[in-house]
Amino acid sequence: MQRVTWKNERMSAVTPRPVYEGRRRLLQAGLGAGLAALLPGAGKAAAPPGPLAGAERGPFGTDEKLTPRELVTGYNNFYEFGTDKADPAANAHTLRPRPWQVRIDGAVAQPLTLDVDDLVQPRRLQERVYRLRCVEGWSMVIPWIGLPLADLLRRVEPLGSAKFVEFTTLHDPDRMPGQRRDVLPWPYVEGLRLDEAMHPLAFLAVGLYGDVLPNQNGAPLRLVVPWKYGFKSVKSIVHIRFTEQQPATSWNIVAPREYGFYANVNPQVDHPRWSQARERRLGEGLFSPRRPTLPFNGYAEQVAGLYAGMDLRQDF
Ligand SMILES: Nc1nc2c(c(=O)[nH]1)N[C@H]1C(S)=C(S)[C@@H](COP(=O)(O)O)O[C@H]1N2
Ligand SMILES: [Mo]
Repeated sequence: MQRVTWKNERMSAVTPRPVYEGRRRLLQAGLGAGLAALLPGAGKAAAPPGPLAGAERGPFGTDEKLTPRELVTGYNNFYEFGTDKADPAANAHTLRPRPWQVRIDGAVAQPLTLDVDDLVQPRRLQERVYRLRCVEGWSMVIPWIGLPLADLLRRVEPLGSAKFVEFTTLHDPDRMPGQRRDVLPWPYVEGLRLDEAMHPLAFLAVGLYGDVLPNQNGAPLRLVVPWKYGFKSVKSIVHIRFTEQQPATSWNIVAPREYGFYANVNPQVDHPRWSQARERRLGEGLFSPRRPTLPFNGYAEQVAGLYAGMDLRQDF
């Protein structure tokens, strides 16, 4: 596919001003019905268990209060369905996440095409409650259901030459109408270094809150990399490719000085246009104080070693 030529000065990156202002209006208006759960105390009870309930509790969980389901599924970034936070929930019904095949190839001994339902076997799935920190300054706590990314990647037997893994979203403007607009180079692409991809924290989600993944959260299969900013967690994946070179990734192509390849959550490295020192936990209420952002989003104990000897200001 041809890359579009980007005019960065025109681009407003992850939060275009109209989006931000639209959101402020929404908040000031006391929120639409679906987002009412932003108010403190709302949404305390988990929703009734869905078809994927009963997955075993996986490692690395947090016991922080879950973000209400209405927010997890109603306040999204998924530019394939629009740039407003409410757009994905309103528009993603056109996605059609079944049947769905995923191709895994590149520098591997056993390339594989699999049907996503081969992965959605409730008895083999885990639930993991992870924090998700968006580069825009908000965070959520989400009960994902899925499998360790390494479990899938090992099946294709990566070659010694493989150094990175590239993940690509579906490209189909009929099903993803946002792809008719040049807000990002389509399809959305993200990537990890091989050791990051094989780390036991890296997760492939097929569900949340006990249910199969809602379209707006990246059905039927999305990455979750909890120690990195949310934009690394690419949605609706159709292709996983092992590469020798660092992949070109969407936000990094658009604005390389603002969105690095590594994108590790780091309160000491500000975004050029705002501080990353604090975050607002969605669902806590508008007037609760913002929390300090933690290095690697609180997962430093698990992942800091991956970056030993690196200058994380340089490789942000
Ligand atoms: N294909 C695709 N994946 C994407 C995005 C996107 O626009 N398109 N947005 C990213 C960003 S910026 C964030 S914060 C998370 C949001 O995930 P959520 O909506 O499930 O909370 O998805 C990421 N994955
Ligand atoms: Mo994000």
